[in-house]
Amino acid sequence: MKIVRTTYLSLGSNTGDKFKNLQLALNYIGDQIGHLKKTSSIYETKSWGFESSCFYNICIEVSTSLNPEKLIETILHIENELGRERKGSSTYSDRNIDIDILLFDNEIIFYNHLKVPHPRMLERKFVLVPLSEIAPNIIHPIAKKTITYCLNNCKDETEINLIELKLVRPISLVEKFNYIAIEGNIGSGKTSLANKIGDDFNARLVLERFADNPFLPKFYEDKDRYAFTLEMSFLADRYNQLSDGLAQFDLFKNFIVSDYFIFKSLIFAQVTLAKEEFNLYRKMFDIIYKEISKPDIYVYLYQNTERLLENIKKRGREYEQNIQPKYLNQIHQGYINFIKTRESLNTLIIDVSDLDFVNNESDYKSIIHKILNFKK
Ligand code: PH2
Ligand code: MG
Ligand code: MG
Repeated sequence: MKIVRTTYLSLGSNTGDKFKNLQLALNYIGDQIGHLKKTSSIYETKSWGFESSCFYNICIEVSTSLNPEKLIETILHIENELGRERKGSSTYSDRNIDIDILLFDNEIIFYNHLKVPHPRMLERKFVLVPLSEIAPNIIHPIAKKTITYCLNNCKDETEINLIELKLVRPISLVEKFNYIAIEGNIGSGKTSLANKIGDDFNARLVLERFADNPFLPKFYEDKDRYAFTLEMSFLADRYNQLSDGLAQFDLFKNFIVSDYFIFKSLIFAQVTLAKEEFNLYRKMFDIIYKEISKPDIYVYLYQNTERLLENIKKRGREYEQNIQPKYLNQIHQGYINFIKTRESLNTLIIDVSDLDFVNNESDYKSIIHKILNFKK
């Protein structure tokens, strides 16, 4: 589990399309820093400490697993991506975007390049007004007073006005879904993706225990002999794991990510079993599946056969090394036929053939965005 901490940031812009600059910054923050819990209204504020055009200022609350060092580094990176130019002077200058750390839990940090709480925050109404809107009762760790108290005692006389424009707070995966199932062919990367999302969003993981199945290596040796036994044992195992596993967690409070869903059993059984065996299997399946909670979204990772084979080779499980392209194609077709008949399952198919979400962060983010933008 990662440690998640609460930070308050101040954002300001006084050049270009100020509203858009703030909105873009929020989107980047949601992507790169953490879950945006609160955003204040926008305030139009006269430039403080120098003479120039007025600012749009807001404050936000973010929960982040970044440490303060990483946080400031990411902020500078976001400011750069938004085209912030820094002139080397020590006086204030115009900026299309400025993001400052105001508070980081109740820590007091005094490095050369990073001071928290922000050293001038108590002198600035353009900070205290939006901050008191979202965090009135938070205690300033040096003043040891609430933000509202600090605002009431602030001597700053600069004019500041609430404006009506509304920013969109980017929502996090965790807010949108409680239970995500990730599916895909053998070697498609479903477990890697589930693990990565789990790590990133502090999810409860429910991962398939394929390694414990003694019939799996036998099956690859002699498919006809072991198919039924294998499918039944997988079904029993998956049922057990999903029924207890999901029951252990509160489906409404926890965020759960799984690298399979019970239907997987049916899809594989259809490929591996003879007709009569499959009919028998199907009866068992229909009894069992009714009791299993459905995911909010069912993500199917499509990966071309060539790369599936590469991944299978790379991970080097001995009993998988003779898997044939034909078998993988049948499994894929099985998934697709299945998906077509199940409209009630909120399915999102993602083509990951050209993506490397394990090693490339922007590929990973593009998948997260697809999941986030999914419309039921
Ligand atoms: N930021 C400054 C200096 N002056 N004035 C206003 N109104 N808003 C700001 O965000 C601001 C400022 C230095 O970062
Ligand atoms: Mg600043
Ligand atoms: Mg700054």
